[in-house]
Amino acid sequence: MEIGDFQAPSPMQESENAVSESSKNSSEGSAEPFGSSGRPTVIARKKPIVVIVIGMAGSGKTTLMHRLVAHVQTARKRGYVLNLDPAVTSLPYTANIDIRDTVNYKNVMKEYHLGPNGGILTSLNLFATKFDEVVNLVERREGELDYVLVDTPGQIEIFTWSASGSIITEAFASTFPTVVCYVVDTPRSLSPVTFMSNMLYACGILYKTRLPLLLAFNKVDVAQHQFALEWMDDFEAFQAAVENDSSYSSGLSRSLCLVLDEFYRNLRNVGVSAVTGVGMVDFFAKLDESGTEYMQTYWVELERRRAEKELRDTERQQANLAALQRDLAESNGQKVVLSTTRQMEERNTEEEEVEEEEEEEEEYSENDLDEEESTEMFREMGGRL
Ligand SMILES: Nc1nc2c(ncn2[C@@H]2O[C@H](COP(=O)(O)OP(=O)(O)OP(=O)(O)O)[C@@H](O)[C@H]2O)c(=O)[nH]1
Ligand SMILES: [Mg+2]
Repeated sequence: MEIGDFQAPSPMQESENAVSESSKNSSEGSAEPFGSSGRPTVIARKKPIVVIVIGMAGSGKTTLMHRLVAHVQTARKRGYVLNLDPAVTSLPYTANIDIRDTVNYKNVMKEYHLGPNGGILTSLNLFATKFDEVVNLVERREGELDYVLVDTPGQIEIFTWSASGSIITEAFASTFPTVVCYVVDTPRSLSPVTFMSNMLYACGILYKTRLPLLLAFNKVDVAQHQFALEWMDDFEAFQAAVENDSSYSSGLSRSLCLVLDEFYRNLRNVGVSAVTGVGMVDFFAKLDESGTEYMQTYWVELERRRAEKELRDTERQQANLAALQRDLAESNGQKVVLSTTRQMEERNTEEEEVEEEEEEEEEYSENDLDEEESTEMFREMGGRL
């Protein structure tokens, strides 16, 4: 098992697997589409949009990933594909980076005496410790890429509520425009209560990650998602549907409807079929819009925080420099203090030295006494000096 040693795929493997069809526009390094809104745009050169595909078990994430990879290829765009599901047995697409090449989930289960979920979680945690290497790999190729597609484990909470999920999401979101694609199993959401709980989960992800969220109503070949659009659009239609369901408390449902109504205003949605390929053009159009939204909100906020940190660092450096100049002036160049920390260290060392000297003096005087006493005793015993 190689859980400790992260093995990045060899450049050969990467280039063979990369979804790489040259796209003239994207290779020109233009700031479009991020720079076209007139709002502050910080990134001068083009960066790929990272799409983290999340959803309930069996909602069709992996099949959708396959479809997205195929669409990227036919649209002559360039993609990079990551699989973060350590437990998947076979993938319909070729991943540039596959967690299974680094962590053997079954060995993790055996070694740490874990069940399947604990094994997946621990595998993801182990992988997350080396995730900066993954980001570096993608960063090195960013000029050549349009999209980075990320598949996540089937058990949604393993990714959304674990430390490793946050580490991975934040590592991407602090480097690239990042969008969460929440896959909804449309036929399974026909019941308003199931639909509501699915939406509440998506709502939690939105507020946890604070990243643009794209709702992908998958499997529209089985059930159209019109009902969902209507419920999202018309608060009363949804409420009526929920109240018809006798298993649900209407008081609670009313409050939840209001919460969700607010939530729907903050997200884009699209109906897709991972199997037939319906809705792909719309999906990528919404994805690009979400990338723009990221640049206008999340990235600007991130830059503001970075600028604040730089300012704080500069102020601290200036204060240290001023302290140094003051010390130099006071000591006529005899004493050089490099920084406040150094100054404190020196002060502590000086204090310690003084304490040591005092202790030594005490010991010395104690030893003196001992010597006098012992001389006296020696005399009493008739000894000669
Ligand atoms: N009809 C139909 N079936 C789909 C579609 N997308 C996925 N499926 C089926 O749904 C099942 C689950 O698909 P996966 O892609 O494995 O779903 P997943 O979310 O990756 O599953 P886990 O990773 O195990 O959570 C498979 O049988 C797919 O064939 C779709 O658009 N239409
Ligand atoms: Mg899957």
